[in-house]
Amino acid sequence: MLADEHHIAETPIPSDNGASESLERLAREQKTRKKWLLVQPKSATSMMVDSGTVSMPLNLIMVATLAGKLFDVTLIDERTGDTVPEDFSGYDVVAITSRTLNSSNAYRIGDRAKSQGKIVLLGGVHPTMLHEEASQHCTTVVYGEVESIWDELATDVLRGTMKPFYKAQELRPMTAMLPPDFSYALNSPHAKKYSQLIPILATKGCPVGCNFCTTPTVYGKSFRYREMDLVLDEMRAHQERLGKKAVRFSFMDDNISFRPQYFTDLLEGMAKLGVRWNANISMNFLHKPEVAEIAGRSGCDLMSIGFESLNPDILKSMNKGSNRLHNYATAVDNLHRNGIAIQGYFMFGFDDDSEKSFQATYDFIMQNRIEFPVFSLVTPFPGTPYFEEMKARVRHFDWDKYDTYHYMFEPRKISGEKLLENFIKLQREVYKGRAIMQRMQGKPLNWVWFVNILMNRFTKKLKQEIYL
Ligand code: B12
Ligand code: SF4
Repeated sequence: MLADEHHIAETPIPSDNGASESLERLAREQKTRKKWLLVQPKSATSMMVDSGTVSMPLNLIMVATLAGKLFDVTLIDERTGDTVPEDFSGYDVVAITSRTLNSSNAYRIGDRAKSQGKIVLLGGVHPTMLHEEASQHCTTVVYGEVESIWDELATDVLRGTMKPFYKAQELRPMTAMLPPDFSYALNSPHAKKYSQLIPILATKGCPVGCNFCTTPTVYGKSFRYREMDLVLDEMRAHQERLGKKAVRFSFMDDNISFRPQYFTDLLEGMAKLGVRWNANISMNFLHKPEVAEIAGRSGCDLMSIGFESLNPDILKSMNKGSNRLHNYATAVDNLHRNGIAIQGYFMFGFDDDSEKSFQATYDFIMQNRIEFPVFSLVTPFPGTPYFEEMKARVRHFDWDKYDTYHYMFEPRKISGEKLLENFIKLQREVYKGRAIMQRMQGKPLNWVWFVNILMNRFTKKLKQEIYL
């Protein structure tokens, strides 16, 4: 189904921010403030997902921002080099975030803290999807976003009446989201490992409903958004903190453009601020030239687009109604005309993939001069409809390999070996010196060029074994 504005659950915007008075009173009544340790575990995958600089963990920063109103909070990020303590005696609550690819590390930390008698919270997309499994490694699983369940969770922590599982009855409006307190990440001794791109959130959810994506399950098909002024104020605060206008923001939104009027108004506001930004965007809005025009004018230098596949049968099977093949070239052209580079995501390994898929993707990338193509192997993530469909055929449930770079199952129309052979060949071809020149000539000399040079080196080293 093509998502359009009429299918979007509109969100009323009452204003309620921060800890409620009753919670604050309850916290004041405690003899001492309880101590929380928040942990971002590194992934155990063999691929380079956590190498180099990493983005500031907005998920845990949001938990810290809320918890910090009532508790003493320390945030540690294993990806930057922080060490998770062996001994948790200095803390009352150990709260860990987890995606699938770092769940084994999250579970190890959870087991340790649980054995020391702590309240252990596991949250994030993997525990949300597999709460039975996660519950073995913690005292409490938190389903979905913390904001929607915070009052109940915080009350129970303060009263010492924890439940094993928290799930909000309904999602709260995004105005319940406090302005993130970045000091939890910026004050880290390893803060220089964080990317200069500042994560920011304007909307949540995505009504498209692709069968491989966790968002429809976690957030339903609703699309919520923050008051535009709050987003702009947050940008202004970073500009002041950094003493410059051209601060670079990276939107963490699933799909920022679903409410066209909001999107346009936000971008007009950003154009006045003089910031730079990038975001994930759905293709179905990009065939209109005015969307790309205002994006370019408001400082967008990169859009991330899930092209996924050049095969219409595959697009249909994944329920990605927002992608129409006949719009691909127009969408690209509109962005390029406005000086916006494209990070294009392409997935392989579907049942309908054949050797032809690789040639078609190569031709598309080269003809349309996609600046930053990213290739992955389709991965059925637990809890998604695709996982249910494929779980009898997946090669393993080794979560460390659920990073979209491992070979998950034998497709029907191509052998696993041929799949990987072509997957590697395509990456090498696209990142060959000559191909880089063809795609990048005349484009601004910025970090996108740099990424291409790195990818040129990286793709030369690719071997089938690393994907197994
Ligand atoms: C932006 C984004 C990225 C960015 C930034 C990631 C980052 N470091 O934060 C980039 C592009 C770098 C990225 C990379 C990847 N991503 Co990504 N990404 C997202 C996206 C669209 C939004 C994440 C986000 O920050 N949202 C905003 C924050 C505020 O919301 P949140 O994460 O949901 O957190 C809330 C709740 O989960 C909860 N919560 C979270 N943790 C905890 C902990 C506790 C204790 C509690 C109480 C609550 C709680 O409260 C939070 C605040 O509301 C999600 C989709 C999604 N909506 O989750 C995919 C998503 C997380 N990515 C995904 C994947 C697969 C990847 C990659 C593996 C892709 C790749 N091959 O490179 C890498 C892995 C990177 C890594 N090391 O984790 C998958 C993960 C699936 C899974 N089951 O694990 C997702 C879910 C998309 C999908 N396909 O369904 N990603
Ligand atoms: S993959 Fe992208 S378009 Fe599809 S449901 Fe997830 S966020 Fe929406």
